[in-house]
Amino acid sequence: MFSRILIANRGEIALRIIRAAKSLGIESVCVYSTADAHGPWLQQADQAICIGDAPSADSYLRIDRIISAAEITNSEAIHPGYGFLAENAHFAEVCKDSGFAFIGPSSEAMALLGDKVSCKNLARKTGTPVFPGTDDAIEDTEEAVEVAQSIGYPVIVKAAAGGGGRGMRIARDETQLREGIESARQEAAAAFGDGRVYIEKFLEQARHFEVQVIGDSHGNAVHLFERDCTSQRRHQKLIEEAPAPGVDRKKRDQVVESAAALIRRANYSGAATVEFLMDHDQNFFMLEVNTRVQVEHPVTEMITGIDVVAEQIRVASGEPLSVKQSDISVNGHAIECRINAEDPDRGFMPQAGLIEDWRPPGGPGVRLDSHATVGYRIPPNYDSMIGKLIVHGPDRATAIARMRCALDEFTVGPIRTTIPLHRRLMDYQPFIDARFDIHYVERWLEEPAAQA
Ligand code: MV4
Repeated sequence: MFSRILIANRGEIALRIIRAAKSLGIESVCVYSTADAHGPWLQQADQAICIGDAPSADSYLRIDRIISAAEITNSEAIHPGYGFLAENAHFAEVCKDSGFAFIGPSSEAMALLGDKVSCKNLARKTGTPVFPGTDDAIEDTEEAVEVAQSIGYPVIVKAAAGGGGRGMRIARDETQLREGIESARQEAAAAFGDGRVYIEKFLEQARHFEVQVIGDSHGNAVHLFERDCTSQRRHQKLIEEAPAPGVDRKKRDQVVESAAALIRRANYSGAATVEFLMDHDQNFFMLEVNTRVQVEHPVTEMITGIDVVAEQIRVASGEPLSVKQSDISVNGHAIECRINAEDPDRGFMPQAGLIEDWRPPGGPGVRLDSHATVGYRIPPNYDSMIGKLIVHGPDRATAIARMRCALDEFTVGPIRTTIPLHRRLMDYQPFIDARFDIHYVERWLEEPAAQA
């Protein structure tokens, strides 16, 4: 096992990684930008090194400085967290070539699953359900038009290098398809330096379902069941829960097992998430694989009792997974609300500034993953998420009741947060009944009842 790791991230995930390291008897080194010099998480680390100015391009994205910090501090491994360099295969390779273990997959496995075309082809081999569409990137527009005719409109054009909603075009007829292929190609070439696009059947109304998986370097791979991430706005998740409510057990078990088979086939070591859409009849279709730890991993930890971040560190050091599939089961229900410093009444405008009041909730089954404190000044340079409130209970109704109490207790000021919005959403019947689709929050926000 490592004795010291470097954390190439900030905020709540840096703190989460410090905690996991400490629990394994490992020292942690944080790198930080000048904007984060007073970041409360740095006090929990064993060492902290400033690597540059506030813009991420001058600090958290500077591979050279992160590697130098790892060298200076005699760190043995580097944890990228999420965002920044977490899904950058070049960074994973530089870490390895510089003699540091990357706490994540090999750059090869990352590239294989990060490319949506090669990932989909691998999924077809492992029985992971995918949308019908072109098997490979489109070379000939006429062939794509034929495929669209055979699967039927609407179809969606996606970038092989895309993700998170970038570089997509919906086409409802042949004219839109021809235009969509061209414009998606150009956007993808400009944004990712890779203009390859493919098409698949477009699903109008769906739930977002994702499977937590972890593999080790001994050929083992397990799933930690699923999460529902349907409550989102503009590709930003608001609420995540585990397990996914109302899903047929047999269908669920097939999908989660197919997700583990996919990463096993990729010789994948580390944590990953296999994302799916689920239609009205509970048919599943894979979207993409995220090759990192995700913001919403705590709901999985609450229902399985497994420390996902500690497991990431274990497998990166060469140890086998500490759990077998037959040891893993679902206990109760967990819900996470992302607490963002944003004003929902003003278009979710990010709120920077001093936190003068911070009274976190408590009680049975309540967990708060946050780096914020009274006196913490939120810098304007980074993501607006200042914490995650997670509740666990024996069933979904109890978890919702606990989340209502916790949100009522949770007082933050004077900066605006998404806490009151979450509280109202906990009383919204479609959420309570889990009769929702990926656009329901956006529709709800148009209603007067959603307003403060
Ligand atoms: C889709 C889709 C419908 N049909 N693919 C958006 C982000 C990227 N991960 C994939 N996305 C979608 N792919 C097919 N074939 C609808 C979306 C989508 C979406 C997916 C998950 C969560 C929120 C979403 C919001 C809009 C569109």
